[in-house]
Amino acid sequence: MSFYVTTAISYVNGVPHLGHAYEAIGTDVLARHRRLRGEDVFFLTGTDEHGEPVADAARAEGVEPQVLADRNAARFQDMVAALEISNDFFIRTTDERHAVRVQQVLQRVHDRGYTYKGLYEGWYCPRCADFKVENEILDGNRCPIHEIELTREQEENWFFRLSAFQEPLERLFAEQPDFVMPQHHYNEARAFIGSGLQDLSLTRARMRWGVVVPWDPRHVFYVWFDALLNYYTALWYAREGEDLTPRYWPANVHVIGKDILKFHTVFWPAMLMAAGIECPRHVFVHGFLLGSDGRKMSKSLGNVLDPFEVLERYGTDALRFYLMRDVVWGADGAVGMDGVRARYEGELANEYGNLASRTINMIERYCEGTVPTVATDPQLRAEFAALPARIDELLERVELSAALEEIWVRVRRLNRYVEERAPWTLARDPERAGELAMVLASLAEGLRAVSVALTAYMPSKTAVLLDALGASAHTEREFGEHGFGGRVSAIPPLFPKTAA
Ligand code: ME8
Repeated sequence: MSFYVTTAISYVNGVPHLGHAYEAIGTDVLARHRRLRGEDVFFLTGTDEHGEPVADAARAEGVEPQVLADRNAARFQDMVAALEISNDFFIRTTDERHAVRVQQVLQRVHDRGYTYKGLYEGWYCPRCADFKVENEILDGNRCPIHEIELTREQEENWFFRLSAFQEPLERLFAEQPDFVMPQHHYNEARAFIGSGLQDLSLTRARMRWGVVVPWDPRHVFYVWFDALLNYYTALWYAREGEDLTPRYWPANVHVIGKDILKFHTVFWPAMLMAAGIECPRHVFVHGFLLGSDGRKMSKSLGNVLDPFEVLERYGTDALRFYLMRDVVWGADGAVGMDGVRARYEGELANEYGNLASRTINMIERYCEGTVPTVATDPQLRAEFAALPARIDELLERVELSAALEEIWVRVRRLNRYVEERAPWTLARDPERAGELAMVLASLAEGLRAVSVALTAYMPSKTAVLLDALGASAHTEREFGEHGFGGRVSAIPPLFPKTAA
């Protein structure tokens, strides 16, 4: 079974921020989870390098757009590596191979009669590189996203017959009620379609920084069409000598932020239909990270959480865990250093880290360093039995925080189990040696099972822990009937308290 998952591609007019990190981490959790289930995964991320925002930023700096794109694309690649994102490819839309494929697809849209030449006039936001329709414009002709004043623009260009897809889109939404998740964003997209679709400007005559229109080379494609197509073009050339399109298309999940809903849930499927290409299965929309005071993050308000500062103090896994745990996936959420510290100390160090060191220490002390291969506790086994299926079900709906909570309930359960069964008391009584072996085999097995479940969220620390448990080769997700017999080795605290 194949699973193709993508993030939005980031504009290279700026450098990466925590919002980009958040989206990449959430998508990475999905990709890693599917690989763990043995699925054939392709995970794509990358950068959006054409269009007015990039051309304007380059002009302001007095450099060629490609120079700016190269510099900032490298920053995004560095961020992806620092966060241990397991993407299979990093697409850059200034790649010539992407351009060739964009031209092929949009030529098909043209040949099938979905374009025409016309005069476009409208209110335009240069930051969005988008014309705004009347009902989204703020008072004073301002952009609903950037709140800057819009400019009145007119030019002759090629149009895409979006209006021809009113009914097909309504049908898509009716047939695939989970096409857009969560539900309130599905409703929002459906309402936008219901309000009546206007044709879209497909090309730009004044711009040069884009993919050239093959049937009219004086124009370049409007950046959003070039950008959306990245999800499709990458498969064509990501692997040398192999076209991955038949293997992975249609995409299973596009993960995006709520500001780009309309592009992904209305324009994108319409464009694919026009080209005769199958539509993606799901678009998942996450919320926005806000400053610690609940307001939009902004340097001037001093409420920004810097991802690199968190990485330095607490490490990659702690940042990944914190974001997935504290900001309910799908809603907006405030983030700040106090929250990171509280999760780190309270949950990672005291709950998970402590469970790990206690378990390993007791196996060393009472079982000569080897996990006993005896039957595990049937009660604990029963409490863990539903975990893999429950995680699958939640992650199917991209409920990343809810799935993490399911795992954490088990981490807490294991800590309670240690207190309830008090292995140090059992160890004093030779007649209870069998019970002691059962308790320690169960703890080791429980710790192994939660750690396997957590690998999608915290790939590094869980790998260290599984190795210390002698369980690196035991990646099965179920809580087993017997201890796995690993040889444990003592490790320094997984989440050292001194980091704060
Ligand atoms: O929109 N919190 O690029 P982008 C959470 N190039 N997510 C955030 C965020 C925040 N504070 N700020 C931004 C673009 N994002 C286009 C996409 S896709 C074919 C083209 C998210 O760099 C945002 O919602 O502005 C989007 O999903 C992603 O970061 C890239 O944003």
